[in-house]
Amino acid sequence: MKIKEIKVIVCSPGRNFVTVKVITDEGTYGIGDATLNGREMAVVAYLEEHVVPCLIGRDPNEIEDIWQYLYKGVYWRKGPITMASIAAIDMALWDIKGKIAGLPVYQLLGGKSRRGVTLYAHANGESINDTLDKVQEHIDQGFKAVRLQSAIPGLKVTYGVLGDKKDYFELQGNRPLPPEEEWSTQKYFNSIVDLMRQARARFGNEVEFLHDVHSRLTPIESARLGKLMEEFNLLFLEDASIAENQDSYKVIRQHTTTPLAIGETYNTIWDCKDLIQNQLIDYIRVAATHAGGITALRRIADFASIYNVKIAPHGAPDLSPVCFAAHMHLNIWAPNFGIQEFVGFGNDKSKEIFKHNFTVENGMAYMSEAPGLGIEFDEEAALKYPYKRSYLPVSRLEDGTLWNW
Ligand code: EZ4
Ligand code: CO
Repeated sequence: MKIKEIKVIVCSPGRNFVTVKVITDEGTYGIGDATLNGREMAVVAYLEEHVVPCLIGRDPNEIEDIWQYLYKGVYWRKGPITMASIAAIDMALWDIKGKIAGLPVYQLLGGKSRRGVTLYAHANGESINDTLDKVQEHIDQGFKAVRLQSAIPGLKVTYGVLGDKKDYFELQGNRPLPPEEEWSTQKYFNSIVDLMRQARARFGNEVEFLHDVHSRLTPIESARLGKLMEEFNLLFLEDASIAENQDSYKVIRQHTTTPLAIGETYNTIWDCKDLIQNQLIDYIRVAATHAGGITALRRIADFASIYNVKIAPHGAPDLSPVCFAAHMHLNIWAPNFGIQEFVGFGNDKSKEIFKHNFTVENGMAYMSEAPGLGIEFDEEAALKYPYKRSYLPVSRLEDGTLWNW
């Protein structure tokens, strides 16, 4: 069997998605996700110019060798563009292998470790009451874990809270430029404690709460936040501080027992090796799409398992349903699975393009026995919704200083 053709298709049913389709000379094909929010077209060029030509004629069964070839063989290792490209090819090859074997990918990984995948939902509000009402909606739908985010009073726009805007494109005034937001650590500290206190008062201690800081704090500020959050018993505090310097988490860790999660921007095991082996975090949040696919995330999960670190893959709206499918297989298999972030299966346009049999019931996701990744991609439908340039926001302090995570 040989790889005959590889297509790279960009569509925008709401968010931009980059999908790869690997087609064999025997007619089998597989799909993978290469979406890199705000840098989509760089990945497309990398794939089309430098990856696809090297893979035509190769045996699609050799997943590991192709992964090593694309990672070690290029001289320039790592980086988000390289790793998203490798990820998409890798997912597509696992999809093909599963289809040929007539087995879902999780069976190829070693089989199920659990019946279903526990999810956490998002409650993003313009005010504390607004956020709490959204928590209630998720609880009513059966979710047992919810991430709480609320706009910070006194700041123009808070990250992740879009208000009446449907997406970042609208938030940026329908111009293809990054929107700008404000940040003040002091204002944030005042509002986050109120949010959690009111949430526990209203919902009691049964439901799990999570919170994402989007790396807006310094390590010592994160340590303080962790201490303040202890009484509210979070499942985890996400992206408190950036950890380009992985040692910086020692400062946070030595002060607080609030569980820590990080990793959605990481591309390789090297980005989180020290955090994991020094047990400075509790959950590693790398996404299959951004860290080199199923082959790479499996390796990170196994490494993390010996240090009591669980996987909790990134699941924001800018990860395509194909990435969600890859995560489903990894999550159902991994002995050290923690929880999966979940924001629904997208709008109607997205559902028209990506077809699958995943179901959600009482806050858990289940999968069918469909071979491969268990997700189909409708190319014709995808072409109806072309790429729309869009960026994540830029964050500045109130005096104008750039303050990004
Ligand atoms: O900022 O997906 O946990 N989820 C998040 C997201 C991310 C975006 C980045 O592209 O932090 O909102
Ligand atoms: Co996050």
